[in-house]
Amino acid sequence: MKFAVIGDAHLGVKWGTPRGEDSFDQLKEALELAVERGAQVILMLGDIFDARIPKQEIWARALRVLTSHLARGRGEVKLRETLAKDPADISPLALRGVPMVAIHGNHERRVGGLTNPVEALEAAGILIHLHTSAVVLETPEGILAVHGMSNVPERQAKSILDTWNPKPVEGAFNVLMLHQSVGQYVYSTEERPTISPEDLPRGFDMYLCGHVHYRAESSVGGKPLLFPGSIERTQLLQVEAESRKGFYMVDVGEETRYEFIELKSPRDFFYAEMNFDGVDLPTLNEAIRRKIGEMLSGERRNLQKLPLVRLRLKGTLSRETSKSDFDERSVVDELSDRAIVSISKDELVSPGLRERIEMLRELKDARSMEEIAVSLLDSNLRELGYSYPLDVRTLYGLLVEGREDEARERVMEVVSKLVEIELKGVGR
Ligand SMILES: [Mn+2]
Repeated sequence: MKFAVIGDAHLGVKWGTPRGEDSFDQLKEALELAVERGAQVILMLGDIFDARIPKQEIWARALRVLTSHLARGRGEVKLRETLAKDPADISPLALRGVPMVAIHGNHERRVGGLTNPVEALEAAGILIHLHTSAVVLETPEGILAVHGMSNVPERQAKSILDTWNPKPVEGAFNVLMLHQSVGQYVYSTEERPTISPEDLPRGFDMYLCGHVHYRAESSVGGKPLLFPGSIERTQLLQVEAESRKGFYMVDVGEETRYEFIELKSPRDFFYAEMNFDGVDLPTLNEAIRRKIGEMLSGERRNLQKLPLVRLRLKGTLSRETSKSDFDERSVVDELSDRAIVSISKDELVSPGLRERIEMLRELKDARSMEEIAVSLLDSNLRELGYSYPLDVRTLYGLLVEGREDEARERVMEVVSKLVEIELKGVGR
């Protein structure tokens, strides 16, 4: 018995950009390869779509891809029973060809019983949707019980899983599908998973999890826990540059074997971080262009599509440079016929700016307009490198009080002192 396991497809992501077709190309390739390699069932781990309510254009595009499996298989899989699911929800159409069983992901999840796009696909007879439920399928080579919990808010995940408390079906190969962060396997470091691998109920033959966008393999009670990763690059993190995109083919026989099948359609992806220390604008511009040039001469796998390049800039700019002086748009445009470049400068700071922010924070506590004005004057003079022996604060105070004559006197005092010094210098 063979089945395919496909992770986050994110259909429709980057729609309307040069990458708009990528998610469709990749799912199409994955489904074709799965059927070619003899998959009898296709398991989808959620985030099939990138949006809860996809645009009509995305629906039409998605339906072309998501119906191919129905026409290609041998139609040999039968529905034996459902657990915690009304069998009437399953259209007989969903058992044509190579049946697809899916959970929905966080990108598709909607509140208050509103219909999500995976449920809409089930309504059309394109797949079988699971949420804290299971379906038992009969193939000519054995029985496959698929248990699925669609995505729930992370903090509720453990208690919902515990309440569901799925039990393996006797005499079947049992798989458990999730779309959550699990222990150290997280989508983003900001997530606090409540499920760890040890919490997963025992007795299943295989555990499959979507949501995590890079491929990873672990185990639960000696059984495989597989994260196929997304088939579309959505995060552009370093880990995505280091791992290939693909899906799993599982072959259940005397022993269970699984193989990761790499896709050819994903764009090449190059990622780099650059650290700067007081860099000025010309140096920054040159370093970035040189770095991208180096990256683009790296190993290429997909020459059909422009590669993705992501640069993360870190560190500090020189004092006289502000972040807005650096125009990343011009680099992106300049290289647009060689790569799809994205440059993030969130982690790049200009020291001058840091001081200014600090000062504004202090000003918030200042009592009067006058104090604010003097502080601003002080800081501007400091920035200009002002070092004349004139007490600016006193001068300002005199002007504010309308004592211009006294102010002029003070200025003249300083000026004549300076002239005196200058003259002495000349005479020597
Ligand atoms: Mn996802």
